[in-house]
Amino acid sequence: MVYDRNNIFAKILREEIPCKKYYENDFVLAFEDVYPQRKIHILVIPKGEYTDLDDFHRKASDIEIIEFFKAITHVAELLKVSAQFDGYRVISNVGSNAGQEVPHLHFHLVGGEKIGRMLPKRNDYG
Ligand code: DGP
Repeated sequence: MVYDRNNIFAKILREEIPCKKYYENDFVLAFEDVYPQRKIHILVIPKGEYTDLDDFHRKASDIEIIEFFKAITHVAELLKVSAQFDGYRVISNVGSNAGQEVPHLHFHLVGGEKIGRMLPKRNDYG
């Protein structure tokens, strides 16, 4: 998939639309999901132009990959949801079967309360 520079997260990165920023460094931006699914719901995105996890692993430099995954756990520590507290979940939807809506790689970091089953039962999803 060709990266679409008009996707909503690209606009957030360019500060063309606002977000509730939680953490930022040279490689990543973390901000609140506009439709939170749990008490804590943060999106962690790389600053580079990658459509999804596959694209990221194909094209990103080692330093970008390392810094991205380090940032996810760093954000979890800042949020006090890391494994040493009550735990959290990270989710990254890749492509249409997974329901990826925004074509810029993002990890959902959810926590702050019981999260529940990893997936709805097979017959429960729409
Ligand atoms: P996914 O389905 O994995 O592509 O999740 C996309 C998420 O992005 C979804 O949970 C809602 C969130 N989202 C969509 N538009 C915006 C926006 O403009 N601002 C913020 N903060 N989040 C958004």
